[in-house]
Amino acid sequence: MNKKSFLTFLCVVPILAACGTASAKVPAATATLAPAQLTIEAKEFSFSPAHTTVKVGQVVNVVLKNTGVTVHDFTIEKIKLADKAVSHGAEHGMGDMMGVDPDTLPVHVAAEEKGEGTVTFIPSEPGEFEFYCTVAGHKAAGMVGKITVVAP
Ligand SMILES: [Cu+2]
Repeated sequence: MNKKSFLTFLCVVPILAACGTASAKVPAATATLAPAQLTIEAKEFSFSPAHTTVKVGQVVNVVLKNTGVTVHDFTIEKIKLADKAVSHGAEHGMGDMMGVDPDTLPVHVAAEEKGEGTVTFIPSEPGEFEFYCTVAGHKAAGMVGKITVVAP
């Protein structure tokens, strides 16, 4: 390799690498859809709003705002995603969660009382999916809602 082609190589490689990482994880549909910004309030024993609609391929950013007096979470047990959800929130133990392992849940984030948690995910199939709070007794008491995913 002569000096000129080596310099060309150095210039081209970072561009290719940047393109590769940018396009690899995000489905094509997300390029044209603005992210959905949802703030969902959790308290004893309800979510507000209890129903929301998003689109296939849309980046969904949920802020779980806990205005109650104990830990609550936002969980979707059955939903197909384009990639693994990313969440930042409170840890809570299996004892709270009726034996549900949080690592097996596609969408899960918890928030302490007066705290917040965030979770970001991209639905990949249309449908109606239940969200609920996994803390023992809370779903039965009313902490359940519905997310509708529509075609983009
Ligand atoms: Cu709860």
